[in-house]
Amino acid sequence: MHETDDISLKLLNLLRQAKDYISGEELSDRLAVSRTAIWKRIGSLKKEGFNIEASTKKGYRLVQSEDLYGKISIQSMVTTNILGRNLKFYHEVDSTNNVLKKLAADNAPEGTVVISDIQTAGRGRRGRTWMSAPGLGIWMSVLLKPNLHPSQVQTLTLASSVAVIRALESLDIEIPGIKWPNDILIGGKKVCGILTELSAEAEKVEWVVIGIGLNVNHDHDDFPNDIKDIATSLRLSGRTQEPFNRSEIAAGIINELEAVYMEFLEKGPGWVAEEWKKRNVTLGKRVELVSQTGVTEAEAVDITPDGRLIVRYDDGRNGEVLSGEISLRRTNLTV
Ligand code: BT5
Repeated sequence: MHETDDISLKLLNLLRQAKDYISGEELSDRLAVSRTAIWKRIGSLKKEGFNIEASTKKGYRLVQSEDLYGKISIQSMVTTNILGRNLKFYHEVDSTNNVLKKLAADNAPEGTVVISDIQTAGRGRRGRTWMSAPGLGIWMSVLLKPNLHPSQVQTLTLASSVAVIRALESLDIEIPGIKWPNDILIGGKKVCGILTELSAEAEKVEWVVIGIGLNVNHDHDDFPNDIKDIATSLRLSGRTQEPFNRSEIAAGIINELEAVYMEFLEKGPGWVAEEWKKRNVTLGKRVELVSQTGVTEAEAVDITPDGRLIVRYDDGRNGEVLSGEISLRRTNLTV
């Protein structure tokens, strides 16, 4: 089978970069395989649904009109060493976090990624629901096995929001910002949420599943009424309102996540906090802290490297809040 071998992925990438016809001879030179090997893989890619035109004189050309969302497309743009090397793409699952947690329990390797076009029971934090409009967003989970103390996992969540925002920075959209701890907002509305789940012993993390939900090609009507006013999509924030290529963005997130993860392990949590602060829209603002005991107003002052929010209450006292205990409400967070 040729479908997803390395040469097919490289071939697809060359066709994508060429933007026009590229000869069979050039392809076979650049990939160091025979023209027959190229021709066979072109056939497999076509079977997978890629629209590739062939001309005896000019060679091959990829017609890049549609958002072909799938394993091959994504993996052909992933440039990592670990993340996404093992990638499972599903048409429909209940929750990509649920699927990956089962794989993690079965000893799946670090960097395993689960992506699904449809999520029937997407989950938010603390039992909340994540609305996953079919075919319109990126619903993805990534397995990490860091050598960290469980108390440092919150930094990984901060790191993930930094990675997502870096991946969005190259797109032609309004500037996104991070609301503490890790919601990504555009124009004050949520475009991405992150759900981190872990398995740990007392002193050591066994694995962490980072679930990323990103609204990509939604129109206003694709959001249910209860979140219409608080949610947005990349398309709604784009300067042209053209649909985005989900494979390209998913691959970009995987690439950035590996880069940020590696730099975190090398430089430590203080570095992550600084990167997070550069892109945050919470610090310096008045916030409402919602807990089980009620609502308190305060000013958001800083974050600690392990992801706690430092606030100043109106009586001048400072306090630290943990995302698991407190959520932020109505903070007028326009970017
Ligand atoms: C989150 O929770 O923001 C984490 C969402 C993580 C979703 C991903 S998708 C892939 C992976 N698999 C899963 O099952 N989950 C992860 P939280 O901070 O609790 O926010 C949830 C709240 O956001 C809801 O109560 C709604 O108010 C709002 N919300 C729900 N769906 C939304 C959407 N599509 N866009 C924007 N806001 C949404």
